[in-house]
Amino acid sequence: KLVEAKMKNSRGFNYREADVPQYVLPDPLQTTRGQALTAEHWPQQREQLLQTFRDHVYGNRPETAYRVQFSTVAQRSGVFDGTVDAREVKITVLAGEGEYSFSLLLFVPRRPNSGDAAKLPAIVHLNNRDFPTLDSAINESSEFWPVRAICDEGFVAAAVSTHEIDPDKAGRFEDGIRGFLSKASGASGEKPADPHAWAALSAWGWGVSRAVDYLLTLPTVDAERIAVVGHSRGGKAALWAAAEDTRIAIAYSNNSGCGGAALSRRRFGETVARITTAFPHWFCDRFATYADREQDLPVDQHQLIALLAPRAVYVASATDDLWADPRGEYLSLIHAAPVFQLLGHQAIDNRQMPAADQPRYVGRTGYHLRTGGHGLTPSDWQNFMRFIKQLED
Ligand code: GTR
Repeated sequence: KLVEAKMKNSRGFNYREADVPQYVLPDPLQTTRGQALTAEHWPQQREQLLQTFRDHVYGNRPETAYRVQFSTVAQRSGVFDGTVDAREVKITVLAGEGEYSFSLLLFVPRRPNSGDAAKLPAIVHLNNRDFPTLDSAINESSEFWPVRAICDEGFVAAAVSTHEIDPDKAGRFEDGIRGFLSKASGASGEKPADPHAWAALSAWGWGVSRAVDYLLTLPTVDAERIAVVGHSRGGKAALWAAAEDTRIAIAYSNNSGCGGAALSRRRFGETVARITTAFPHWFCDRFATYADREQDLPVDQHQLIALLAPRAVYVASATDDLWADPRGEYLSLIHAAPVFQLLGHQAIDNRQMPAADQPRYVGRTGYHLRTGGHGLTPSDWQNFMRFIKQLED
């Protein structure tokens, strides 16, 4: 019924599996020169694939030199009944004559039985929705970022907000990190005409990497277990953040859909034409030229998943979120599996989707289809944390 309602609401978009066009995906096991990929060749292949994604989908980051400074601007000790220390850190990017700042919220579980000097895994949430402050995160529990539950499971919980890094609005280039770095490089600070320049999703991912810079200064944090989580537009950016930054060990994309985990060639739910019209500031301008000709894209999103190999990646869908194409998100994982396997790791490769609310974890990849609609919920978080924990065995 929900499905029918949605079909009526978005005329012109396909929600029928039978109407998915025939498509051929780029073979993840073929090199750009048409040879069979080997494990030895993967690092070079990965670089080339990454560059293709930059040029056609997410854009190229600038080469402007910058430095980063961190300062703690607020601290709350012993929150959540004395179990956690919280702080707000100002991340300042210095370039040219100027500076640009955004904040990072950080919650570090205390370890009372510290025969336990073991380092803790950390999860950076790229928050695109509830934009918490330090005190709201402490005092108003949120289902979207259930910070206390994350700490209770033994994770360091960190968050940055999308719009503080780069505004989530077309036409506001000058107000974000992209405009700042452009000005610092001596350019006008206006949006460049270059169709391959980075856009907001990449800028948000860059912000996540600056949060990782900070986490790596903390002796409590296990540098080998830093994860990123994002929902929807945040999920697209989370995958891209981890593609660009191999210090991120695990990426979690929640209901990320078109331009995230979903295969573009399926044209199921949201399409390239629609997303680049509704959100022209998310992707490099060249991506919009693939509207209604997805088959000409030199890559598809299964290769974005493959870019994370042999690190770990988790994709989550929701039963009623057909706009994000759950099956297309799942198939990306399946079609990326050969790369994980080539590199000596297991990955989900069973084309049959798991039933709703039955998470599937195989080797370095995880998936679940949550009952319900578009959203990030405590159960999504729990599944993801369980996935990370079982990776350790
Ligand atoms: C939708 C958009 C999606 C998704 C989502 C969100 O309207 O069509 O691509 O990113 O917004 O971020 O919530």
